[in-house]
Amino acid sequence: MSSPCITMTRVFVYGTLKKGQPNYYRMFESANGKAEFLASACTTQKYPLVIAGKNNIPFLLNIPGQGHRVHGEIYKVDDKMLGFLDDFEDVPTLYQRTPIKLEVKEWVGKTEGEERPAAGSITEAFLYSTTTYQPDWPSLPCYENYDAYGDHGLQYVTRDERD
Ligand code: PCA
Repeated sequence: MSSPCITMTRVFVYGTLKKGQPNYYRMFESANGKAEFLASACTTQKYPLVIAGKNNIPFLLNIPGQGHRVHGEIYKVDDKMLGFLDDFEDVPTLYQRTPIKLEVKEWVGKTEGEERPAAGSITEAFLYSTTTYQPDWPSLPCYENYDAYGDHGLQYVTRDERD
């Protein structure tokens, strides 16, 4: 049984926080709080997911209807992790945490009492998207499935490596 005093929030990650990506480990450092994988999913609407700036940071631009339906992962996080992620993503300056509609691809996580949502069903979570982007970003190439190590060659510069 989980404690009724702990609120869990669903967060959809599409960038460096996904499994296999450079910041994934941060969601599993106990000092940051707790995270649990729930499902793979994609946005119901299209959005531009671009890689921008000198550090090659992935940004989902809050421009529905442009780009691709973006693929990612839904996690359930506690308040501590949510606070950590908001800080880490520099909310509200760099990103804003925004609710978004998602189509479930595969739900593997626990659900309390209810059945697991089927593939194709619609759910909601928060994601880190941005409206505070540079004017040229909407014309950058867009991706549907971010990979820091992809053949675009725009390798992500980690926090520790930045000047
Ligand atoms: N971190 C967040 C937003 C972009 C990024 O690199 C994520 O993975 O969803």
